[in-house]
Amino acid sequence: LFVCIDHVGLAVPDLDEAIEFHTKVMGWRLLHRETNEEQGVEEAMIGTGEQLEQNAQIQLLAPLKEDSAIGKFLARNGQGMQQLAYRVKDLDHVSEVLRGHGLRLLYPEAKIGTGGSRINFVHPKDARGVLLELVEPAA
Ligand code: V0V
Repeated sequence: LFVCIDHVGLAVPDLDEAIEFHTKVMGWRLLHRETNEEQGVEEAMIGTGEQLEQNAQIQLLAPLKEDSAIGKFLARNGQGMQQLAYRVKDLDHVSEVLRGHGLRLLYPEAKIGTGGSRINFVHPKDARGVLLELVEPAA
């Protein structure tokens, strides 16, 4: 059903500070950065930069406003791991399979995610305590 782990998402209060830490101290490379108004985030992808089929990345997620998914997460938990993202080939098919098992997806239709990908999320209460993102990368 799933291709691989696409990324792990970390909620951070300050994107520039987080990028500095993960590149200068941890030695990852900054691969991509964009603002997603609909999701209320400014996000950055970091990783090795090697285009391997199953090379998971780390997504740094900073809130654009307090009243957003990341803003609420930070207020409740502080910074840390917010989501686990599975890569899929066909998001609509996978969504139907998971709905068939009774899992709630957060959106009736896919939304636009990083790099023009199509995304949806399984509610954390239905994925055993983990906010599970499904990512179909842009063609
Ligand atoms: C909330 N809960 C979580 C959680 N967030 N559990 C695990 N991981 C998380 N990240 C728990 C929370 O503690 C509650 O547990 C329960 O779920 C229901 O909480 P709620 O009050 O009903 O809902 P909220 O307001 O906390 O919202 C949670 C959801 C929200 C998941 C509905 O964060 C959301 O819509 N997320 C999807 C969008 C998103 O995360 N966007 C930012 C990333 P108790 O207390 O009842 O036990 S954007 C992104 O990833 C992009 C652009 C990309 O990848 O390309």
